[in-house]
Amino acid sequence: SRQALAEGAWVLQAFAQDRQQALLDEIEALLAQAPLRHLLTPSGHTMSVAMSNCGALGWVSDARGYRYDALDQLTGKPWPPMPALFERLALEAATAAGFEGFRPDACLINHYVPGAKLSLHQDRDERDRRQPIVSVSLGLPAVFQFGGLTRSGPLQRTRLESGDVVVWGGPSRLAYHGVAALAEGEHGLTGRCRYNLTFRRAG
Ligand code: MD5
Ligand code: FE
Repeated sequence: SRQALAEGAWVLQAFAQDRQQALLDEIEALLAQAPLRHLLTPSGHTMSVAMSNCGALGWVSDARGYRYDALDQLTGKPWPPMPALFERLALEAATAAGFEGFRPDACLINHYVPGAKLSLHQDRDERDRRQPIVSVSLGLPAVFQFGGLTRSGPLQRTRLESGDVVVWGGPSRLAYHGVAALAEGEHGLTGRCRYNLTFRRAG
């Protein structure tokens, strides 16, 4: 079932439920090649969410700014290729939300431990904003904060559980959003953490 969070934003509850263990296995194999790391924001703060990427392009942040890069600075190598399972899930979810032919070239892997959060921001480093963003939650639940097109608007809060997929497109593509500090907990799949896979057409 798809549930509209806002115009163009669709929650596909439990869409990835049957694939959670396979997704986690792929994540662990990817992280052995491109380890999680805490990036620096352009203003010099260390992000509490640890990140890595797979696919042709990876999202990175440092003193020079935010951007997509074909190389992992940590290893000096290209990011690991996007697993077929990931591509398929992203395409299926986008299709279910009414976005045809989604071919992501970037997958950001976000890793949250209790206390980690993502402050309110917009995703605007991608070239074609008509392409949606597909996000997959695994492990501990998170409180997702969804705002409007201005930073100061009211926030809508949604709990995202393991196996939930959200597709952000149309007018929601540029909405302000964030993730509240992860609550303490233990999850059968991941232990004391949450992963979020974020699929994008970046280049
Ligand atoms: C997360 N990650 O749960 C979220 C899921 C990020 C990020 O926000 O930038 O890595 S993606 C949520 C998202 C993407 C694009 C638009 C909107 C939300 N939105 O309009 O709310 O780790
Ligand atoms: Fe974001």
